[in-house]
Parts: sequence; C-alpha cells; structure tokens
Amino acid sequence: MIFENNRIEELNASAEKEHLRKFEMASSSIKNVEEILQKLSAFQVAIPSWALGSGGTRFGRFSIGGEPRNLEEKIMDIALLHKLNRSSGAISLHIPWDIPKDASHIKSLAAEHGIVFDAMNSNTFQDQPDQEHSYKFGSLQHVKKDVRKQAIDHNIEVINYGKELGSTSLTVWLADGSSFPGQLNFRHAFQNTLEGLGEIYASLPDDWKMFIEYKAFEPNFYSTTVGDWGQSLLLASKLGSKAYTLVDLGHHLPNANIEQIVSILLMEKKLGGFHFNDSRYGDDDLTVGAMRPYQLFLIFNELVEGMDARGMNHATDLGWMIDASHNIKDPLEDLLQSVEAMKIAYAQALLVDSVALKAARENNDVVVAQEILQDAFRTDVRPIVAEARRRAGAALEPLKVFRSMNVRNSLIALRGEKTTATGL
Ligand code: PSV
Ligand code: MN
Repeated sequence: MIFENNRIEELNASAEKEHLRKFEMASSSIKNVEEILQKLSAFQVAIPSWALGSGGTRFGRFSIGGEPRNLEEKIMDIALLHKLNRSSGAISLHIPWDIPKDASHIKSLAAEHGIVFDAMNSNTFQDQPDQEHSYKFGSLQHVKKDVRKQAIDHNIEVINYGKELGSTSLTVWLADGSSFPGQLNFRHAFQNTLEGLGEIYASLPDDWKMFIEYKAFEPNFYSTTVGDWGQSLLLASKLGSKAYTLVDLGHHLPNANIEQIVSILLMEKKLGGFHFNDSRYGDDDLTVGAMRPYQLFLIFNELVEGMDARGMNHATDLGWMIDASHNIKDPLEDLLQSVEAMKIAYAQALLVDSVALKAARENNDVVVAQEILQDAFRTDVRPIVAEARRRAGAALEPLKVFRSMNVRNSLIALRGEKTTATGL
C-alpha cells in the first residue's frame, strides 16, 4: 500500500476537534441525522476502470505519470480511493480495455480491498487489432449481418467475463449513428439494433440487468441510433424487464431537464443507473458537480423522492457509476472530488422537507416550493458527509490526506513517469 496504515487515523485525530464542532453545528437542526449518516455510509459509487489515467482530446493527451499499467494496478488505485473515502467500493470494467485474464485472482484481489464488480461495459466503438470486421459504420445497426454478429458475440463475451467476476449488469453504449444525411435508413438502423440487443438480452443470466446508454451526439454528428432517453426507453421496453435506461449526465443536448427524465424513467421502472459527470459544452466529462451542482442536487432530489415512492433501496437498487475523463487533473483527486460531490448532493436531497413541498405544490405556492428546495441545497452538509466517512474508518479530509502523503509521487516512483493506462 502506498501509505502507512495509521496515517488516516493520525490525520483524523489532528482534524477531529474542529470537525466535531462543525458537525455539532450542522446536525443540531437536522432531526434524522443518524438515518442520514447511515444512508451516506451505505452509498457506494463505482469507479470506471477506464478513467484512472489521464484522458485526452483529439488535440492531445498529457500524462499524469504513475498511471496504472494493468488491471491489478487499477484495482490498487481504487483500493486507495476506497480507503480514503469508504465510498468507492466498486469498479466498472470496460472490455477489451480491461480483460480479467485470471478472473479468480482479480476477484479475490478486489475482495481483499472491499471492492465489488459493478456493470461490465462492452466496446463496439473502436476496432481492435485482431478484429475481422470494422465498426466504422456502426456495430449493432450495421447494414452487414457479419458486423452485427461480431458485435453481438463481443457483448456475450463481456457477459461471460462479468459472470466470472460476480458482476450482475451489462452496459451497452453504441457509437452507432450517421454523420451525414442520407447515410442511414433510421428505421433499419433501429430495427437492427433492437434485434442485436435482443440476442444479447437472451444471453443475460436471470439476475442480470442490461443498461442501454443513450447519447445525443459524438462520434456521429448527424444522428445517433440510441440518441436520447426516448429511444433507449423504447428499446428497453421492447426487450423486457431486465433491460433499463442508463443516464449519462454528459449525453444530453444543452439545457435538457435531466431531473425530469430521471423522474419519469423511475416511475416507469426503467431507470437502471447512471454515469455521473458534469459538462459545459458537450460530453466533456468534467468533475461531478463542477459546473452545475444545483442540477446535481435536483437529480438526487428526484431520485430520493422517486425511489422512496417505490420503496427502493437507495444504495443497491440503481447503478451508481462515474464516467469521466480527467484531462488536466490528477485522476485520483478528480475521482475523490466527484464522489464527494455526489454524496453532498445526496445528503442535501435527504434534507428536503417533502411534506412541506407537497403542501406548497398543492397550494400552487411556487415561491415556497423554491424556498424549500434551495433551503436544502444551501445547507452546508459537508460536516455530515465527513462524519459518515469518519465513522466508516475513512479520512475526514480525503484530498488532504492524498496530498500530504504525496501519493502521486509514490505512484510515479513505483510505476514510472511514462505509463499509460488503458481507457479514454
Ligand atoms: C461514451 O461517451 C461513454 O459515455 C460510454 O459510457 C463509454 O462506455 C464511455 O463513455 C467510455 O468511452
Ligand atoms: Mn457513459
């Protein structure tokens, strides 16, 4: 391990007095603080295996150094995050970027650090060196059956890897679409996609879920075959009860009301999970909550309300995953910030006075409704999130511990300056 075992305790001890003062102040006006603390400790966020190294744009990529060179090292990085925040106890794998060659070894290594395997991700948006057919013109939508078959087989292979690791879900994101008018017959593209997904669905074990991720644009810029939640929902509905929509926050057109989408999908029992990130212009995968923390809170507000209405378990009944690309930040610091932002938004949503909000709505009192939401959003819940962490044995201040121990320098010393992690 990169840092000594008692380092977190030592740093917690020096920050404890000030923390407890803040926690007492923050919790004094909250009735159900113990319940909130329990919910926060149960809440785990899956870290994407493809986002532990530096990301890049088509203009360039600037390595951070010390990037994990293989799946074992990626698990070690996540173990480090999980030790610091006790909220990153899951990994989402992307195949073939991270093939678990020795699955039982990988599974036990992860288990040693309290890490489980969240959704498996397939990749039919890139061509691999040994691949027979190209995905240049799509995968499941493709006009040629052989290409579609290759994409179906790949997804089934991904399910098989997942079975060995104890995963119970598959995320399918298709880059399929068209870049120019006239290129595609939309109906045929959709029907081919549905047919292919149907074959993959038929290979899903009974206790698995299939998440269908949509994206409005990129890499195709004229049409995307699963371009929005409507198309994803349509596919998921036709496929059956194990198929769900996955919402990636960065995959919408500007100003889309994501919280409304979430609310309706939940009501329809078709919301499967999330790829959390933030964005300003497009799918630029910025740190969760970096741009629009209020929107993040509003999404969590719908989630808490909608999940409670259906008696769902907040921690386990949806897939909570991050999908990001860290172009200039240290990926591990970025991930710590992202998990923290999610927990803050979640804690604030748990504070919403739902009884008063219902009354305000029934009286068409728009002003009071806004006040109730903003009251919760403007509450500084950071001491509460920190207390949940402290009780779970994690760091009061994960970023400070990370920096004070020079983790990145140790990783560079261990792995080298020029390593490149597989992924984005
Ligand atoms: C596509 O932009 C996406 O959001 C999908 O989830 C992919 O699996 C991931 O990013 C990595 O490319
Ligand atoms: Mn995504």
